Amino acid sequence: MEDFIIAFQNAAKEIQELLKTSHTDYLSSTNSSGDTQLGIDIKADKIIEEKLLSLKSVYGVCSEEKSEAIYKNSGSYLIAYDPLDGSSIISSNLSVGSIFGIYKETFESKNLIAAAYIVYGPRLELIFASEELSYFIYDGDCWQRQPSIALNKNGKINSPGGTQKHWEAKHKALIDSFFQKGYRLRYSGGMVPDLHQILIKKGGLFSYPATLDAPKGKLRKLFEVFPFAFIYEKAGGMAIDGKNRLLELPVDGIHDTSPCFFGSEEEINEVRKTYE
Ligand code: AHM
Ligand code: MG
Repeated sequence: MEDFIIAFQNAAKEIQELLKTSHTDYLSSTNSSGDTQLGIDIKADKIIEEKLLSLKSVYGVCSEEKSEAIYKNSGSYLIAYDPLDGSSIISSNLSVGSIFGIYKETFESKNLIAAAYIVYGPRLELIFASEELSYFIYDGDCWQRQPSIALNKNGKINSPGGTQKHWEAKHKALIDSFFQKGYRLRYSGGMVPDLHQILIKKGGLFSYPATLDAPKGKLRKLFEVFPFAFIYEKAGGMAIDGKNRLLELPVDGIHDTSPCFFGSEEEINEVRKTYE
């Protein structure tokens, strides 16, 4: 897995430079989910594609910006990635990220064997999870390994995604119940910094539910939902769609979405009580 970590670290440095120097104008094109693309989305996609396809062990890649997967002749790993998650908040200069899922032989949750994300913020950071979770910070010269991350049984952060107008009543009651207990609202609109904050502060809840306008949720299973589910479970947390473990869900196409809840044990048990 060492070659993946190096590829992600090299891509991270290049994309961080792009973010510092590029325009963030929208193009006239849209991706497979119908989102308007930025030029920088496509450049980041290309940087990661080249780095990953140059690895001997990689058989193919798919991404949020591609309508279909790209395959080579050899290798056994398939990588699904979101090259630049949080496109809508780049123009306001908030932190954004890249997300990766490493699958063995097929793009299925049961075959997810490692996951990673990069945070482009005031600092450049990488989290990589396979058997264990590794955390690196770039100091401008080298990637410095940090102590690993583990979630407590509960936390204080509430990070509720989606438009409230379209939430189901039971979801609104659930989110309100956390605020009643003293949880603080922390939501930037970028799942990478929002989920990273919960990990670093050791607990809380991130939710992106089924809504009236998006009954299957917004976030994509292969390159957003499953990788973070894998990372949260490795950190001692939990990740469900309301009822089921996210990492046991089937996948219907590379852009398939799911409602999702990530957090520490006590918060996720509360979610289960609401949705069961
Ligand atoms: P993107 O991949 O088009 O950037 O969309 C994904 C982002 C997530 O980072 C974030 O959690 C979510 O969309 C925010 O959506 P909303 O504004 O509906 O809460
Ligand atoms: Mg995304």
